[in-house]
Amino acid sequence: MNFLLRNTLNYPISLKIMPNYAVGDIQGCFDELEEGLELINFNSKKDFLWVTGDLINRGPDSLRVLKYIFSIKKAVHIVLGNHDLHLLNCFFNKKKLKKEDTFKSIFDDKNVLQMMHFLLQQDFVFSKKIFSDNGILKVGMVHAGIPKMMSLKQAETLSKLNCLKLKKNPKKNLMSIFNKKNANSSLHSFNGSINFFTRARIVDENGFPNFIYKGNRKNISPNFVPWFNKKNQITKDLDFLVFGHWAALQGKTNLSSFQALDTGCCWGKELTFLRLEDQKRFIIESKQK
Ligand SMILES: [Mn+2]
Repeated sequence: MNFLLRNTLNYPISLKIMPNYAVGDIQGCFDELEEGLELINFNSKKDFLWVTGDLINRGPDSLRVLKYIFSIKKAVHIVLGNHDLHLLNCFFNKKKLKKEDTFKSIFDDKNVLQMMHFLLQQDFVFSKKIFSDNGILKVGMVHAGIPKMMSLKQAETLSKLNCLKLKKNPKKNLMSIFNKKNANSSLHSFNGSINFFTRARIVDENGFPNFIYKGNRKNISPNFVPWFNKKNQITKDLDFLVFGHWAALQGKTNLSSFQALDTGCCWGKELTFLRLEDQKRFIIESKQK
């Protein structure tokens, strides 16, 4: 892809566009990640990989995924997902893993502390301007969703404040996120915003999330809608937003401004990559049963 710019002297300058690829929830599926990176010919020296969160858990190779992403950290943008927070909570608060958790090997690795602090550096909401053949595009990323009343600036500010708070005292603040008493906190609070950014799927008429429902769009009860179907502030500030978390959507929102990328790789479906410059999708079939 070539992008033509004219400088002040009016000489055409041809810039090679650095592709940005977003990948949906990897969840420890290293083989599929590797196959996808080969398919898109990913070059960590010049391309960017946007990771929609839930890097680990449920799939077989959480340690390999985390190590690989860490090894190319200068070329990745990450937002944290609920599984990433669960991993951090298990580590910092010495919680027992659930029987379906598959990330014990991370805790047995000699570089575990370095990897935990790497995850603690990551955002909940991220955005960047990219160059495409159609001009500059502003693209955002979140793991699950963004409350309807939040502008990009508000969401990114809250994300930054949340990250600072988490880094300052991971033990106490992770405990607070996972405390069920805080489940219904205001969407502008630390707990309420993190819950929405990392776990939202459907919302009621006021835009308040129900965290229990994980199914497809057909079976949503009448008083609820997918969070992205509410009139959102965020669409005014972005060309489009990429997100993961909701595998039952099978990658579809029917809205070009919201690109769903979790296609259930760890559940035997697919791992989806999206080239942000032209919204072309690259699909890898899951090797999981
Ligand atoms: Mn998730």
